Amino acid sequence: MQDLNKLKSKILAEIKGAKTLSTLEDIRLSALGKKGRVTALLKELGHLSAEEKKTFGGALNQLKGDINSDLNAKREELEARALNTQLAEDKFDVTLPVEPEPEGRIHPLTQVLEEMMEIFAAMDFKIAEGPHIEDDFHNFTALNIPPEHPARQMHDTFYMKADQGGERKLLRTHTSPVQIRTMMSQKPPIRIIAPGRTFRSDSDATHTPMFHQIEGLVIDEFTTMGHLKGTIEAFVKAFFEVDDVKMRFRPSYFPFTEPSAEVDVGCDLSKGQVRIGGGNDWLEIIGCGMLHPKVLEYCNLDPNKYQGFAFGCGLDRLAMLKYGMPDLRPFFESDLRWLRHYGFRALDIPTIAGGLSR
Ligand code: 2NM
Repeated sequence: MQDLNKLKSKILAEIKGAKTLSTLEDIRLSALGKKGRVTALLKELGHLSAEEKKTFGGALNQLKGDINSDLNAKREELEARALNTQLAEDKFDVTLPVEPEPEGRIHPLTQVLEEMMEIFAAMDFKIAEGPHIEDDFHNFTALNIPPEHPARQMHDTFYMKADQGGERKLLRTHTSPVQIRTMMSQKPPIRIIAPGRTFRSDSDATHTPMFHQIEGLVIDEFTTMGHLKGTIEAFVKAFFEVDDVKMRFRPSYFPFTEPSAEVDVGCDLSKGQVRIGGGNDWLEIIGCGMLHPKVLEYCNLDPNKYQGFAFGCGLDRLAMLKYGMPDLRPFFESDLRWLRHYGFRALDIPTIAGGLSR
């Protein structure tokens, strides 16, 4: 018993003197751990008589309890002290100037897409989207491009492996399948634009295998070519931010429109860069036409009741023209230097297509 009291004062003194949480833990292990001093005594109880076991065992348990409560009290004290030290050291000066965060840039394509969506939204168009992986019907057949039609070769289509049923899905070569899906699921009047990624096996300074298109579709009972011309003219003026833009509609051919036309805008190419507006040159920017009756029929719309127009253009190309970018390929190379140069600030207040007047 004498020894037990000595041991007790020794251990409690150790605890009292502990300066860190890790010394405290060492002390706990050396007293109550598997090979600890108190544990060793507890193991000896087996060799004692019942009487001795009772007194000595009770005393040992009392000792264990005392050690544990001192350990806990000390641990709380040390933890509180550590926290206070940390709080004192972590003081910071709220008056210091803030380091500027590196600012990201909006990709020119995103910018141009948003400008276009604003312009068409103001003309009451809705945005429509559809899958990148399409089937033959929506990408070709419903657009009056039957099998063996030469336009199929022109599109340099990426095909998937045939599925179990022998069907070969493909990467859409234009966004027109979105318009087909819209016509098949909605009743006219329809006024939509379908922007998105398109894919053709083609690659040089002005073609990438993945590129972006925006197509528009209007269907109602009395939609005319006059509406088509007015819509495109309003769009071109808003997009290029010029009021006196020269435009000409040249007859053309698309399987899905009749009549079809290509739209040229007047521009000046003489000063080494493109300027839309004045000048004596022409640039083709948009394809369009009145929807072919067969396309309406494929979509279960009565061509004697409804008529409409559609148009399409390359988003990438329009971005290059508006912001004077000479090469298409860097659009998709993720070079940060290019993005910092040609990109747009995110928090500029949007106006209708106001990208040039930033
Ligand atoms: C163009 C030119 C002319 C067009 C047609 C359709 C659809 F699905 F409604 F029939 N969507 N887009 C179209 C018409 C596209 O791009 C040069």
